[in-house]
Amino acid sequence: QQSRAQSVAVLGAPFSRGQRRRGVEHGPKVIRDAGLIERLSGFDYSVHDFGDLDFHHFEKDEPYMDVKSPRNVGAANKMLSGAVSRAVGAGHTLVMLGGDHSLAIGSVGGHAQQSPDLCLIWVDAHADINTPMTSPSGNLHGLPVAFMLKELQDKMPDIPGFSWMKPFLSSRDLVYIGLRDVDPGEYHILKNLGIQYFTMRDIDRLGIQRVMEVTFDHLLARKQRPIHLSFDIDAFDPSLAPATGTPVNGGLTYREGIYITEEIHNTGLLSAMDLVEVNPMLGASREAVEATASLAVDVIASSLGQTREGAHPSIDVNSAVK
Ligand code: B3U
Ligand code: MN
Ligand code: MN
Repeated sequence: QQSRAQSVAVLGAPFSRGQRRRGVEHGPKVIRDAGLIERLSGFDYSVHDFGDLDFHHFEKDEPYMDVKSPRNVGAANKMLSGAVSRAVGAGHTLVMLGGDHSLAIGSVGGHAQQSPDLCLIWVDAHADINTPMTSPSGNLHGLPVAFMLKELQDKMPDIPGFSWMKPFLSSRDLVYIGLRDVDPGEYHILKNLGIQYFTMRDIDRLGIQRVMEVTFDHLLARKQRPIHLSFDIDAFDPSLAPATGTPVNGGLTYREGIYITEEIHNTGLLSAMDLVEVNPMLGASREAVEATASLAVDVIASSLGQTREGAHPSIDVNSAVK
């Protein structure tokens, strides 16, 4: 099946208060500087760069339990969810550039307002499914999935800044790929809710082809529906993506990462995606930062139809072969 994407909207979310390392708010800029828009414009859909959101900063933002910056994270996600909902509602395939992964609350949430039956593929070294009770860090980028899941509603207290949102996703509509750093409380939640996940060990055992087959069986066998891809760059091995806040050894190879996105593109069902946690202030060198940003561009381009086969939809075959 081919992609039905008619137009792609790129939206930057320069936000870093879901974790403690400044710099990830510059993710949208370095990903654009790595040539994102140019790479996407050669395909047979139109590309609209919606620029970056301008988040209001709240000076006074006391922690709730151990959770840091709840009002800033809540307000940023409220704004993001509105923007994503409008873009998806207008018919665009949305690309959200983070920013830290707490932004998925607004991105997936805004997408779900337009497509309540969406399913979610979360590619990450981490499960990001802590609750305020289980979080070892108090960083909200470790909690976004817990906000989304209906099954965790009674485990989530009323955190200041989040009264605007309600959980919208069922745990069976979620698959993780790439996990290798899961906290004890998160493991308990994954097992308890029977969430489908593939750790790096599972990828070693099964191979990435089988992992994608089971992923789509799990999410799409009952019915075809929109896919939200939430891609944390730290899913990749740190040798490929060094400029990120919490790198974990033993990550995806380049080929595994690109295979995941090619397969998602081939479903024809990708409706929105996030590319998060690129932090240009954390690379050891300029080369390290550029490599990470350029990898982010490759992930987005292949999610949207760039193939290793070389087929290029916008080339007129008749004139190309003359
Ligand atoms: N699970 C840990 C660490 C972490 C989560 N997400 C990232 N790091 N990027 C936590 O803080 O919740
Ligand atoms: Mn993450
Ligand atoms: Mn991560």
